[in-house]
Amino acid sequence: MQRILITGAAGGLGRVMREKLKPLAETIRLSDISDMGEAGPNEEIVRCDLGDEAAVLDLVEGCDAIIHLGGVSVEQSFDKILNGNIKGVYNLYEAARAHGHPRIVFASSNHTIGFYTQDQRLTPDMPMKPDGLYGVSKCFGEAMASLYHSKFGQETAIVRIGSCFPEPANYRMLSTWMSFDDFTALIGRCLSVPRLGCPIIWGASDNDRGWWDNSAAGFLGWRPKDNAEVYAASVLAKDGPLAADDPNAIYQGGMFTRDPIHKT
Ligand code: NAI
Ligand code: 15L
Repeated sequence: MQRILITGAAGGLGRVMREKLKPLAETIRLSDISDMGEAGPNEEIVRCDLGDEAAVLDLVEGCDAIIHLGGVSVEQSFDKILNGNIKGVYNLYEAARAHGHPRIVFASSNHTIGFYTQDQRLTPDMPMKPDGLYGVSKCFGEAMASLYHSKFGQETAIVRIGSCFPEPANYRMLSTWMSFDDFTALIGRCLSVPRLGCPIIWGASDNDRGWWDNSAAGFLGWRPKDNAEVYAASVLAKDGPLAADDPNAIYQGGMFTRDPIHKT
């Protein structure tokens, strides 16, 4: 590919993907509302608010694929979520429509289904059960991906990421964790498979304690290699056993189910 755009490039995942996705394109265009430092070799830096329609239109021009990581990534007030995650996603899909439909990898979240309990095994066709306004905004993003696929043929990999961090940090993440390497490999498959469509993919490693059935995404040929169980002994020594009424032991979305509706 000539140019891949990474939004949210100043964030936790964006900083990791800035390095790991280098081999996939001649140029990586990096964008965020926050500082991303200096452009390195084969990098372009574009500071941009996803809520700014004209700026996003310019941002997407000339890109062959978009890794959309930008936006609010935790529970916040509706106003904050509205700009980055609702207007931002609309602006991104409109820009992609104007510029030849570059393939999109959309960082959705397990918080679209956070109110399912941990004894439930989920397939992607099951109804959403968001656990907050942040989760609702990711449901909106998934709906936009579906709409633009049905109406315009826009291809998107909707990746419902569990917990993508260097290591699983608590009991719940023994089920939801996805390693950086597994996410990198997933992005590679999403960009190289001849026909992507608009699948919902569970973004999790091959965890023994996983809750999500990814067989519908088998056509991608993605086989996660890591397993949170490697960390189980050390995690459980710090974070267990949990009380029976602890949201981290009951709900797939964990503590997000307890968040209030923030007003500011
Ligand atoms: P993060 O919060 O570290 O990074 C998000 C980035 O988006 C930040 O650098 C922020 O400045 C930028 N951003 C926020 N509002 C913006 C706006 N209006 N315009 C432009 N940029 C804006 O989050 P992280 O962990 O890197 O996650 C990346 C994506 O993956 C997010 O969309 C998040 O919702 C999603 N995700 C991440 C998970 C994880 O475990 N890290 C789990 C599930 C979903
Ligand atoms: C998410 O959607 C968040 O962006 C991330 O910060 C974690 O909280 C993750 O979910 C999780 O559920 O562990």
